[in-house]
Amino acid sequence: MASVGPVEPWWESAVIYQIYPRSFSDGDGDGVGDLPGIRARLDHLVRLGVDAVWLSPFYRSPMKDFGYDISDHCGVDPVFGTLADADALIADCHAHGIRVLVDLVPGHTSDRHPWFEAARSSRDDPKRDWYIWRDSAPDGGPPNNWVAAFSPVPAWTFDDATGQWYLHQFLPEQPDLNWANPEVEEAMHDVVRFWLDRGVDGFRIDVIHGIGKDPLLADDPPELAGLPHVPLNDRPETHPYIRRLRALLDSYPGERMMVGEVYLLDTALVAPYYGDGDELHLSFNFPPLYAPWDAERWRAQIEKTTSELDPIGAWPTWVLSNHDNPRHRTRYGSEARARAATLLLLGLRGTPFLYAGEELGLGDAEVPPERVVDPGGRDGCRAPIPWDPTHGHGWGDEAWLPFPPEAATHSVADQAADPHSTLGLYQRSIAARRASAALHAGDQRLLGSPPGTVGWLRSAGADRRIVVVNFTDAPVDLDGTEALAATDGWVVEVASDGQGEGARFGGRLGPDQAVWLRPG
Ligand code: TEU
Repeated sequence: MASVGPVEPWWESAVIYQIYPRSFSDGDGDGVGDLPGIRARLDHLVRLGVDAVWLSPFYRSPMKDFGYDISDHCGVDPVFGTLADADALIADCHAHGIRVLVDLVPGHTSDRHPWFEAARSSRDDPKRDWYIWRDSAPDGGPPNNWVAAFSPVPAWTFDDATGQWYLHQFLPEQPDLNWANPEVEEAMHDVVRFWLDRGVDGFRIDVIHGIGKDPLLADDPPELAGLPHVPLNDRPETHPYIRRLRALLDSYPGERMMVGEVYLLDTALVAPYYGDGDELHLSFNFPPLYAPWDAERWRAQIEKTTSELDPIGAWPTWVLSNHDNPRHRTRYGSEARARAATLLLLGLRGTPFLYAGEELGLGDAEVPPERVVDPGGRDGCRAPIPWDPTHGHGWGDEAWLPFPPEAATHSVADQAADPHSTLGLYQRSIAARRASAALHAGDQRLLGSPPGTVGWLRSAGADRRIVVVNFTDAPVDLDGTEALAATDGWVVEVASDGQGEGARFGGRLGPDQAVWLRPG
């Protein structure tokens, strides 16, 4: 077969689906999700049509941060299953044509990791320098003014036994590793090799921008004192570490990749983490996630993403929900808006990341104070997935967190039987995206459209699609706008409310409605 030009790497055209293992599917009925539970639900992923999954951590952990505090990078926590279960899950996903990304947490370990237990055992321990230790400041307090994430406490904890402070950008139970020590980098490369050798297709890398540190550990500026240090930690020291991780991935056969969690809240600061095509394959870009449901704010985010990433040849990513933030259904306030946002997310140029449960239109659970478990206040978005309308929704007697609102009517079983459901919308739009080169690989140009709306053209050769999103709660006429002129005679391919699909586009959008249009 003649080649028609370079084929994009899989992660550019893919739809990637995040699974938070605790909350996805419970294989043994103990109320906590697990790896066999995920294996048992792969038919859901196949019907949904996603290309890859990203599994949040399932490694051995004391669970102070629900798996982001790792005590053994190469072992599976018993609550999630066994290493054999992980192997079987990877194999099953591959058998279904689904790639697998696992979470790599390079910046910190659990305080119960043998590395840290050795490091804190004495100042002379060979692993002491694997973490970041300092003496007290002259006033007896912590070495600098950095603040930890989750609660406004110092990012330093004093270790009584050895008389020094250790750095932790997150919980005191998550000491930061010292990447300036080459042994740490080598140990983390061993972890990467361990999972690549087991067949994973790559990694979502936790807080990758946080691994390099200012060697002087200078104070954060006074105007930012009291805010977490993490989103400020943007250091040149990090880039060589990422380049060497990239080289390691590239040394493996198959298309292995990494998507970095660069939690810097300005796209201009995120762009350099793609390097000259020699650092991250993809990076998360969180400013759009924090944009409200507002046309002008979204237009600005799309323009900013394009202007920062296009010139350096960096492929964008888009994400509306994850395990760290209120779900977009909850943030935007209605299922209609969440459904319009689906066509926004899947219609933009770049790789979309879905968070399990958004395909059901789920909002956050209301978690009563006595059931709060996360120190970061993120329980609501981690509510278990309702698989069926029964009382336990597929989770035994009691799940580890309360279910989302409307679980009884929004379960997978309910929606699978209803083409008008949000699940039906996700299936149709993912299938349409896969079938259209314009949508999964094409160029993008914003079109003139009325206030309160954003419209854009996607094109790849002769294949074209137009996306128009109405961010207002009133109907909008596109009469006389560039968007309408461009869509003369076009047909509604997918509509967020299902209205008019297959019919000629009439030039009018309903309240909080989005459409994908194709030439008639
Ligand atoms: O998150 C990093 C991070 O910066 C977020 O925690 C963010 O500060 C906060 O959640 C905003 O609401 C990653 C993981 O995604 C998160 O689950 C972990 O808790 C954290 O790293 C530590 O590993």
